[in-house]
Amino acid sequence: MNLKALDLFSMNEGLQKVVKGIDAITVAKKFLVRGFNVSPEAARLVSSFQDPELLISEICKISKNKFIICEEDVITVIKNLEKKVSQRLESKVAELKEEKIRILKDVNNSVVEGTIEDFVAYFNSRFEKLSGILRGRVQQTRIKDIGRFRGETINVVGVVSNVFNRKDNVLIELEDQTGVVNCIAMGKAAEVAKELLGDEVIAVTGTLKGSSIIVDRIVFPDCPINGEKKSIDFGIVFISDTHFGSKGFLKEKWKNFVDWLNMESKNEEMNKIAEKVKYLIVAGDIVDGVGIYPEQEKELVLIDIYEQYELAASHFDEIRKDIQIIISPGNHDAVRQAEPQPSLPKEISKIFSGNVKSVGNPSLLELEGLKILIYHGRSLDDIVTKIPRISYENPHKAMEELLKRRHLSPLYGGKSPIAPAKEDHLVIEEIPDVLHSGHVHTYGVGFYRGVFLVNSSTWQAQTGFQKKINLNPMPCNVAVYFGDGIYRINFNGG
Ligand code: D5M
Ligand code: FE
Ligand code: ZN
Repeated sequence: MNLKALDLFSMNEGLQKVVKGIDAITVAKKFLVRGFNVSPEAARLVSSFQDPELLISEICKISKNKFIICEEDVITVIKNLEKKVSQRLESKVAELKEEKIRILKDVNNSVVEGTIEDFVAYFNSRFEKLSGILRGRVQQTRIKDIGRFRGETINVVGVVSNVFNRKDNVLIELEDQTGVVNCIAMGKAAEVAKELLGDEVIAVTGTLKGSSIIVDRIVFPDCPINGEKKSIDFGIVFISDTHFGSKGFLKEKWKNFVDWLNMESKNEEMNKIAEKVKYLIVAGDIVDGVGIYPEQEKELVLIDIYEQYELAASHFDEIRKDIQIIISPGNHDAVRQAEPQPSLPKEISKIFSGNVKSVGNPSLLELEGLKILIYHGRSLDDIVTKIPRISYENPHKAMEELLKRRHLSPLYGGKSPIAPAKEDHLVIEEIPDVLHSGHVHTYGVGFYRGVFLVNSSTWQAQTGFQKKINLNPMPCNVAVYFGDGIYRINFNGG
């Protein structure tokens, strides 16, 4: 027993700070019981700590061969404890934030075999959901019954099974559960018909002539007309296609972006905007992946998929922790290619910090009352290919076409493979406040019938392939929603 130390305590007893009922002498005794001597300064310091019992047991844990515990030992342990507390606080903040995020729809791993039966069930589901929307707007006649309404205006709701561009008109083959009918579109109707992708569900208004319908009007399921822009008192940042692991990842530009998010940019006005940001959403192609296209390894800095996600996690880790990050996969990520894609598997999602939440593609989220539909955007390639007035320079215009068709990937068997589950999860049943995509590596924001459309570019420089097909990416453009608008911040300029 260290008598000298005890003496000192006796002399100063009246002055000792007592927290939670433990004074320095009691502290020294507690150490003695555990077989440790303690210096008076150390004991005093321990007694002034908020939870001396916890501190004593932590000190004993790391002081096995010590003759006397001194002040420095106590300080080291206090620092460690503080670090742990702050980490716990961070994850508590993340937890609290998570409560404000509601996942309204996220399809996880619907296993399908791709049989004919699966395919039929899938299309029945698509037809049921979309014709339901259209039936609310038009008085529908089943195809098998159209003969009874000769000379009258009829409405037929069906799936577009084929479209033929002919010299003077466009022929649409329309199919419902009772039959198939040819619809002939001329003039203005032909202009609309020319933009049909195939496989979408539409209503055709017209009159029967012979065994065909002469089209008056084509009606899409579409969104109801709505001009309301929702106002929010926090900020959401939209990005996509980070392609971590690619040689083309734009590291310096990313650093500028992170500095801004962390309110460390040189522009104070910009920092004020960053301060409001509570969420960062990443719409797919988090990493560049491995074996996505032939000879991809030549374009990679990391050829191991786990290392690519570790790199991604470390880059997201640079961002201040009170920002909740939501990541959704794309065609370069480590999940199945067919849509809907599940969220990243556990062994990958666990690599990320507690403030990173992994969701599927697509996913419908509600952030503090604002509905956001995240979809990577593979079908946008189909739309750009099929509709001449839409190009990669205005990706939000392509996204408008998805809303019109109330479907995220209207063309079956196009550029985006679809898993034919029993239910078509790609139908846009609930209209979101924001539709967020990426994939095409260009930037565009629009507002269509009450929905903000955001395509949030990329952090990857132009690839050799994109150069060959003349696709000019617009990298490092970030979309930020605050107040009642979405604004672009360009980090490409340095
Ligand atoms: O796709 C980025 C963009 O580049 C997207 O618009 C598709 C296009 N792209 C990329 N690779 C191909 C191939 N092999 N064929 C056709 N189009 C392609 P990302 O998903 O980032 O690769
Ligand atoms: Fe991409
Ligand atoms: Zn992609």
